[in-house]
Amino acid sequence: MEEAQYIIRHHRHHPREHQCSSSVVKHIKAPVDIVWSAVRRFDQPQKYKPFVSGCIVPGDFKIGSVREVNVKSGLPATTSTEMLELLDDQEHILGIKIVGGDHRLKNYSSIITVHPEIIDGIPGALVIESFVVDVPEGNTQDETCYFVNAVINCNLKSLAVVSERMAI
Ligand code: A9S
Repeated sequence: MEEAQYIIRHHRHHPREHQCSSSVVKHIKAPVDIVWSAVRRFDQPQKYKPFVSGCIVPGDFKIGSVREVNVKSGLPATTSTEMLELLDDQEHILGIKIVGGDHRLKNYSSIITVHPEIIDGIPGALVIESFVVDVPEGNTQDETCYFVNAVINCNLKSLAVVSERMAI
């Protein structure tokens, strides 16, 4: 399967009029299992997300678990409360919903999927992350998408660095 089909299958959001939705794609030169092992750690987003300083989850995480994410200083937020909505270790799908925090991303939900692909003759991974979120008061749809896409781009770039290091 290819990119467009993965997006149709796993990343179909239904944005309402005051919302925006988009997706970001990243090719990583590391096997799917390695990339997925970093992505699936709902309790440790700081393992690859450069804006996260720490995270607390009570007990073992499962569907419905809520994590308290602390954000590094200098960003327009200090905390984010996020719920695990979907975790599929066979298909490599993680779904998260933001349920609170002192930031402006209301009704944010995201899906990240990891798919096998061959890159330069070696086993690699195609990572797709998509989201839907309310457009904050005073912002446009374009501004909101631009901001969130930029954050996700940073996260996936860092995921690539971390995974490619683990793959050696
Ligand atoms: O971390 C993610 O998976 C995705 C996003 C868009 C996170 C955004 C963020 O953590 C900041 C980077 C702090 C930006 C939140 C929840 C709000 C922001 O304003």
